[in-house]
Amino acid sequence: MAYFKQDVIQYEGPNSTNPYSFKYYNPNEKFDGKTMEEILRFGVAYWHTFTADLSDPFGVGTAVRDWDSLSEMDKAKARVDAIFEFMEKLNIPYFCFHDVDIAPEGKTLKETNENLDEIVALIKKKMEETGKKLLWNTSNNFTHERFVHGAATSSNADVFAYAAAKVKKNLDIAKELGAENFVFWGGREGYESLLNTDMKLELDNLARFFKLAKNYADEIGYTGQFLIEPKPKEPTSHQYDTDVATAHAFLQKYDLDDVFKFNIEANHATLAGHTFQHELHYARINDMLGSVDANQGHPLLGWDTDEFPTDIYETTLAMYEILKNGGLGSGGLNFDAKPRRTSFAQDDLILTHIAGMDAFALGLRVAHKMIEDNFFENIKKEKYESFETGIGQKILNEEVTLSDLAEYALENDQITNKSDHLETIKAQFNQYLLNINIEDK
Ligand code: XUL
Ligand code: CO
Repeated sequence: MAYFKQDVIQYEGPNSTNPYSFKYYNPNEKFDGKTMEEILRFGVAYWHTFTADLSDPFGVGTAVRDWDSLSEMDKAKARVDAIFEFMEKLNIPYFCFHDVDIAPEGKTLKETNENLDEIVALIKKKMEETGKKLLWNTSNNFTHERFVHGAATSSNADVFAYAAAKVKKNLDIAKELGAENFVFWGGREGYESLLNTDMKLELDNLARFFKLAKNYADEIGYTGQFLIEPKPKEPTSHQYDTDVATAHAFLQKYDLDDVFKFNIEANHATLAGHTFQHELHYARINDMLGSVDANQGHPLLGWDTDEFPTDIYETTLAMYEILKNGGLGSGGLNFDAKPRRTSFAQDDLILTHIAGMDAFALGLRVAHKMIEDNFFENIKKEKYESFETGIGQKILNEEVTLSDLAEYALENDQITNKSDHLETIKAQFNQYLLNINIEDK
């Protein structure tokens, strides 16, 4: 049975009026020898696309899906068929899931693991038939009430052990399905109040947990990249993996920075009071950019709305960072995004992904052109040129003492600064966005 009535979605170019077509995503078009598909490495998020019902904190689910009336295990099987058909129709090479997205939890951990085994076998067969790949999987250690105090940072040692058992099972699944990465998002690893929290113990335990996971991956020969996904708040009021800089310092302190890279989510960046580009940039300059959860927040809402990315200003700056990084390596652009509650039809799953894929494809086109022209590079070169010669060069070479600098300043105390002309830079960036030349079909 087919879950989506559309044929494979085709690239029709920017002037097409067909909603079921790509306007900017042309999977086989090449940029510096690599196809768009190879650069963008799109992924479908199992949870938002096939498991979620579009409920929000104020209302029940509105999603209308073909599998709604089935029993839990039959639903799980239908979703496997649906996601593989979906990836074929959209030309998306990757998918991502939490354990609980693909199979229902049983009454015991053993039963849960058996449910997972049954569905993982189906997924493996589909992957072999279609060539689709697992970008990453992860353990949901936050939804069930046992995780009320967190998982690796829970005050209850039994919960630490239970969470470890789940990660062990998910690493086995990662190995079985050849997951290219394994994600740890903090879930409930954070606190509500320091009046009753032993932050030192919790952070030490979090590091212990990561080390146990790494040791087990080594033991079974799982070589996928480990990723931490920072987020500053939600569900706890203070999440430990606040942002890239905070989580990087944590990894360095516990000697885990060689084990992990970051999975950076746009909406988490904005919740942290950063731009998406800031988080990508900070990770990139520290050689820690691993993968991306592609979505956007709403500027008028303070929470994690996980909207599909449609803001081309943001996707262009994101693609600029990704191209400057030399791509995402084993990472990809996973749509950790859900249709709005009012977009409840099954077809909206296709339409939302077309919108997100086109926004990133356009971003890639524009960012590629800016890099070709050295647009930002030239601006930066001029801005920092005082460090290329004279006293600036000596500072960079670490050839001067504080006294040398004081002596220099006494002779050169009439300072002249140059204007940044920032508004012109932004206007020129707009010109790149608006004048991008795309061959029509
Ligand atoms: C939560 C979030 C998660 C992670 C995976 O905000 O982004 O879906 O991506 O656990
Ligand atoms: Co995410």
